[in-house]
Amino acid sequence: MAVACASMTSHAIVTQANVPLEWPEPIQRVQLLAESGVSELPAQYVRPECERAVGSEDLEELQIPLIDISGLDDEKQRKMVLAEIGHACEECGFFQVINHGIPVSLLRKTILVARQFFDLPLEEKQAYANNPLTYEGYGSRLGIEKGAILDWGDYFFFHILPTSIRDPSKWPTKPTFWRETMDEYSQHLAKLGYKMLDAISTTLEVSPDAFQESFGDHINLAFRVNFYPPCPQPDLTLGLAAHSDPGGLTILLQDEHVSGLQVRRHGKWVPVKPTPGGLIVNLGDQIQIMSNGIYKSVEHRAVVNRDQDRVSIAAFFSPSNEKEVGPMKELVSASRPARYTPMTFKEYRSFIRRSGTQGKHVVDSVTSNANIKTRRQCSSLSRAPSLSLSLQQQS
Ligand SMILES: O=C(O)CCC(=O)C(=O)O
Repeated sequence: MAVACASMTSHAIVTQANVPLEWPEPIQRVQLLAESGVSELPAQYVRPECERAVGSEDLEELQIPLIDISGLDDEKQRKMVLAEIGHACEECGFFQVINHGIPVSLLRKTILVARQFFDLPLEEKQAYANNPLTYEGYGSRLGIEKGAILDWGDYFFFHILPTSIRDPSKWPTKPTFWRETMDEYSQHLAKLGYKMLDAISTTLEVSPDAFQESFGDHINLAFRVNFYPPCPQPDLTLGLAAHSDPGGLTILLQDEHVSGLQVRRHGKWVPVKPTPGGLIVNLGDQIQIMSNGIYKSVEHRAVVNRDQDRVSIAAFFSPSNEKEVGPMKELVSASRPARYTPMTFKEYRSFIRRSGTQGKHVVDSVTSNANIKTRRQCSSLSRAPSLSLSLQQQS
């Protein structure tokens, strides 16, 4: 958790982690805006042309791999499934898993309960309004830059594990089954997350406890429930702008009826078709850093549509806040020197909390090789400061 000690500046109350306790502008709930029947997209949601979701490539050969992981528990099949996972991590950083052991009925119930929260009257949701310091609760923006282009979506962010950082006041009491459903889903999901992390570390051929060591005393698990309302001009905006996930590993449950996730592969934006009962697994920036760049986090984004809302639930597995994360020793050698400067996950995350989504700019800016050029997609990212520079300025 970022340090909660606050000091006054002329603009806003800020914390030692340089994150203010208030958003820079009044929060507009996107769902409310959509329900008001606006026919034209308000200016703050209009993205520059190069970031819009037009012209994505629905090519079969670019689809992310679909892996049946039931064989992970079977001595005879384990090797083959691990090979598939290793290949997917190396080639794509994103894959769908099926036969993962979580009942499909529970997945559907979790999506239903998530949607029911957003169906509540505004005042009930407002009771959980979040702030940029912890992000916990009901939110409608990422990042604190005044005048930034906003995403066409609302969300609910909350901590699951370790239970010591769970804040019960941030677990809604309505809808009736929210708490028990999220709890049941998170127990299944935690097991699946540990299983995937174990499989991924095996494919990297590091010692069995290397990942555990890199993640620190305990793995943090948090959920972000995304709600994307219908949009009057979906071609001009995004539900969630291009980003890689800052944490270690993400498991995404998406609406099986409405697609919206797109993954950047070979320079093209590829729509991911939801597989009923499937879950999406993707590598985050911390695995890129721990694996010394052998595996990479991958940019993805969510697009919206004119007629239907869409719900997704991202589960983020991240290192302990205070753990300094750098490349695993076993993956550093004379021929492959350490590519990333170690830093605590808390430092890394506080930068993202201030700057919002930045494509892959943040992880690229912590590279220890100053000659590696970071790619900046187009105008709205060209002002993005680098994390290493920002840390120097803070110290
Ligand atoms: O809604 C989606 O499909 C993507 C969600 C996502 O990328 C996130 O919550 O980080």
